[in-house]
Amino acid sequence: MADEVVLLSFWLSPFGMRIKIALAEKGIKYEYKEGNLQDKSPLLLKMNPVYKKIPVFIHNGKPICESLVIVQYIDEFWKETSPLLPSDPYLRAQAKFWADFIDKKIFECGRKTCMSKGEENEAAKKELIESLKVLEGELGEKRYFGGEKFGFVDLSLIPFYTWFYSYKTFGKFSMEAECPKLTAWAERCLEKESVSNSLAVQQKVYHFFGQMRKMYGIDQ
Ligand code: GS8
Repeated sequence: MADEVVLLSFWLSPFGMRIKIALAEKGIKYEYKEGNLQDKSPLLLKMNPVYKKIPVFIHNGKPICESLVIVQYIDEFWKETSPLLPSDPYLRAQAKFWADFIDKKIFECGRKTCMSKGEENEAAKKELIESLKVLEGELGEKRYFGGEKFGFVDLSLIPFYTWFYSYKTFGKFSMEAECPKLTAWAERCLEKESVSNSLAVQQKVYHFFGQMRKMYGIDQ
């Protein structure tokens, strides 16, 4: 019997984009269900009763939550095609460390940069740029974070590319000047169809943040 694979997500979620890329890398067909975060569906509440967040991955009726957990599950279940995590235990641990860094630093500082002004914005932007530079140091001269092949750390970070335009516009800095190697890496990742077909449009994300800023009284 064929696997029943469902992804519950929201179009601008970098976490959801990770799952789309992982499934595309593995060549897995799935049903996509777009969520409404203002009015959460009974399905989302049932499938993720703990955090009530997207993405949720439902495999043959069984839910799996938290994007990095989901990607690891996908990599283990469909292990024959395009492995995402390295097989060496030390390198696996390192890849998970950097994915965790991306969640703690890039997501948090990026969101604050997009949703603040004044001193708060300056502080968030400073920490965001510092964190991006740390990642740039880790990338070094490599093609991808894991070496020659696109893998877990690339997949964890590249969805945030769709937020880069919002970061640099609301943070008033040049991503290309601050992080030239990371910009080139992002362009390399985008050459892969599994990535380009899974990402949201930067301007659409920017427009969304613009509306949120008005809603929260950050801009007039
Ligand atoms: C984060 C999911 C998340 O923040 C993961 O899957 O990796 N650590 C989790 N999801 C957001 C949408 S993306 O910004 C979400 O569902 N928010 C709804 C809410 O907080 O109520």
